[in-house]
Amino acid sequence: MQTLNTTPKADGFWMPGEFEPHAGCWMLWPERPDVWRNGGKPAQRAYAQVAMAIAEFEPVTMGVSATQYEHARHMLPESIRIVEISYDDAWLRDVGPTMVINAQGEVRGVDWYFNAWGGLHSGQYFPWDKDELVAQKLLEMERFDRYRAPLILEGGSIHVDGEGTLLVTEQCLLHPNRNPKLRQADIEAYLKDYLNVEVVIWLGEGVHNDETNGHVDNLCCFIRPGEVALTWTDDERDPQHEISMDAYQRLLAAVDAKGRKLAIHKIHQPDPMFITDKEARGIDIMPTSSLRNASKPLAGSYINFYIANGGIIAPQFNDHRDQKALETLRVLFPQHKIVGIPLARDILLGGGNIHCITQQIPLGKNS
Ligand code: KQY
Repeated sequence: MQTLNTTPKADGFWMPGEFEPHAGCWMLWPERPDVWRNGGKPAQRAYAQVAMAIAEFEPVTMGVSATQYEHARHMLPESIRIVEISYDDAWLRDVGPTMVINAQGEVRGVDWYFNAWGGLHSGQYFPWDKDELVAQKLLEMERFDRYRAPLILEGGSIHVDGEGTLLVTEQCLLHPNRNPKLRQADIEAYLKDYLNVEVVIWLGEGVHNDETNGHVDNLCCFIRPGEVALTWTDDERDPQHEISMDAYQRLLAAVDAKGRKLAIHKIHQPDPMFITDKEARGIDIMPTSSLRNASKPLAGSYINFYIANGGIIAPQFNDHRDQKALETLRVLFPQHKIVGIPLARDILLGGGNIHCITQQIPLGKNS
């Protein structure tokens, strides 16, 4: 593994769509008690449910700490590879590399800078130095060459169509707690260089109350080139209505890198959710992590699914809209098996969902 001084664009590499073939998927095992209730046990069951669901479609690697190795080995089937790695929390989408591929099928990784979703003053915890090294370690283990991108960015804040178009939100990418010295044009130029896209579609805000400052992966995603899924609510009194309506208008007006207008599929969000008293009492309070109090609103969205090889792994919230969301996904992905994750609330309690805890490795000749 070498760190390259060039950019993916200069070398002819680009980020493929998540719906393109994968060599596998990486995740990290949750355990920190100031994020995950009851010492992480319910979250571990939820992560195991996700890992086992994905493993039906493609190889899964789970990164675990030394102290959790034997427990995770007991919880996960042998078909799931477990490797020891250090990390601060379990969001591989955000701390892992963004993989890029070229026309010869070679795979490399982009390693972004990470500041725990906002740094010392508005980030989620301190320190995050172990998270910062996860992408580099993963690339080394997988023997992929690495680009070091000069930008604070998390993988959950970008979605591509693999054909030159990128979706992001202004709320997240232009937030002063990420890259305050860069102007929008500078950020867009870096995105074009490191993801090799030609068109950046800037949506406004992300999902209401999303603690990532509005990651796009909770709001909107490409389901294939030319088509996006968008979280939605018909309730005009819900602040999400204006946010989703604004995103809808921007998507309607957009033209992708191939000159197409986008087909937009709405998926109605679940009812508002909050951390319960009982759940909050199971979370340790630490001065170095953000508070997860009772009544804290949760940014639940069905858009936060993972596209595996032939499978869609989607959150379920024990909500009256769960079935409808799965049915919509069945229509949108007729060639895929749709798998609901009943324990997804326990991932949401940590501030994200299935897409946030997974990272696909594209299928290439060196992956
Ligand atoms: O949404 C994500 N990509 C991750 C959410 C992490 C929140 C930290 N508590």
